[in-house]
Amino acid sequence: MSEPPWRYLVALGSNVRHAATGAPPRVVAAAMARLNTGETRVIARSRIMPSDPVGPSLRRYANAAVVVETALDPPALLSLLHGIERDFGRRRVGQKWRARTLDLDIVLWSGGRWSDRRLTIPHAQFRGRDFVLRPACDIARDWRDPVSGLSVGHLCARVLKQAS
Ligand code: PH2
Ligand code: MG
Ligand code: MG
Repeated sequence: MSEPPWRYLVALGSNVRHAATGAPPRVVAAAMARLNTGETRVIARSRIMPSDPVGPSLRRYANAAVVVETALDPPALLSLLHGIERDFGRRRVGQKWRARTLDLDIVLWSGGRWSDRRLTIPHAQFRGRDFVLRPACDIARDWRDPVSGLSVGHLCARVLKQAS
């Protein structure tokens, strides 16, 4: 059975410039650095990749993924991530999937599954999202999704095949 310190696969996305930090790739890089402070350690980081927007926003995104090690449980990590999003200018108002300076999503957890009112792990939509899977494949190819039983590498190959 797995136990703390936990590992989490966290997806990062940005498609709005942050006044103090700069364009989306810089926001993502700064957020990765921030995740390597305090109660969380970044033990693997992907490349920062441009991606076409999925959903209503027309701006292109910068996306990336990190593996974070921490003693925090999923609700505590979620609160920490929301705090970092706020620090980078994110406002949770109005339309779902609107343009954002920073989005930090928990995708996978070494503890397996988690579900409560605020949070579901594995992330409910990650298996179909190339903007999550391509960066994830850089750093967590062999990590197995506990729901489908498929590895990140397998899920990534499947989604890239569908797109071609
Ligand atoms: N995030 C969304 C919606 N659409 N598209 C791309 N390319 N990258 C994202 O991070 C993204 C998106 C909602 O979180
Ligand atoms: Mg998201
Ligand atoms: Mg989010």
